[in-house]
Amino acid sequence: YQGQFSWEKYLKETGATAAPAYCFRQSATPPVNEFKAGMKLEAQDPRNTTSTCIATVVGLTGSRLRLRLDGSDNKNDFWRLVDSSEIQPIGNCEKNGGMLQPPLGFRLNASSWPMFLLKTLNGAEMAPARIFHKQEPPAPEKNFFQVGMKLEAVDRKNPHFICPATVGALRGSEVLVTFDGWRGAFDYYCRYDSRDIFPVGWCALTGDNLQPPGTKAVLPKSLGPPPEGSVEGSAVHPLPGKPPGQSRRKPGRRKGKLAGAWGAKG
Ligand code: MLY
Repeated sequence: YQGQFSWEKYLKETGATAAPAYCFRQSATPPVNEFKAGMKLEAQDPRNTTSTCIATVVGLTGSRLRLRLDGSDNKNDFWRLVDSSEIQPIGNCEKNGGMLQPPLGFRLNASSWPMFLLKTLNGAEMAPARIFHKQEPPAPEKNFFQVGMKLEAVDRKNPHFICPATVGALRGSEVLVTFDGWRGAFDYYCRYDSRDIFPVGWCALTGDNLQPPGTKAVLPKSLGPPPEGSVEGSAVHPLPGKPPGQSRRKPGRRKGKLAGAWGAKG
């Protein structure tokens, strides 16, 4: 389900092209998600990547899992694709001679970890090995992206969101992901083979809810400095179809006509 946003119309309006699928480290068809909420698995602690921890699936969206480390709080959830190499069936760590670790910020005394582990796994529903994917897709041989290409990207400040984005710059093996209509506030550099970026049409295939572009346009520098604390002017992806100087949002109007400007219904 695509909500009101239509890539077809948006690409036409912006005169932009979609980054070809071969640019991305993603499978040609999104990996099937057979996980269920409540299942437990092993995951690398995103805040301490040398640690393998127990995680619980607390949500599912498209080909992604929302994970929470057992013994951690609910403020540090993270998302992984089901074909990520950073998730494994329970037992994998020990099989490879490793030891399960408490998450960074384990809420109990470190000495209570062995007992905590025993209890958290006792009677738990463990995600069966067969629903994990054998391998992560291979990385493209090099950075094939070009400035101006469109893609879908995880908003790393709000990682449950996948949004329309544009390649803003290239830096060796890195790509500047700029979020359309957000004036640079959420932009980030990532490697070209990051698992957080997807070809146009990905969300339509997975059933993920692709966010519509933001409605914040970039003002030309000639119109003066941005207000205090604003990041205006730091991005290079103005909204299409708006004459310069018409882009400052009227006070008290959070969502204007632009909100549905690329709607499927037109
Ligand atoms: N509440 C936040 C959400 C911003 C999300 C931006 N992403 C989609 C690029 C805000 O309005 O700032």
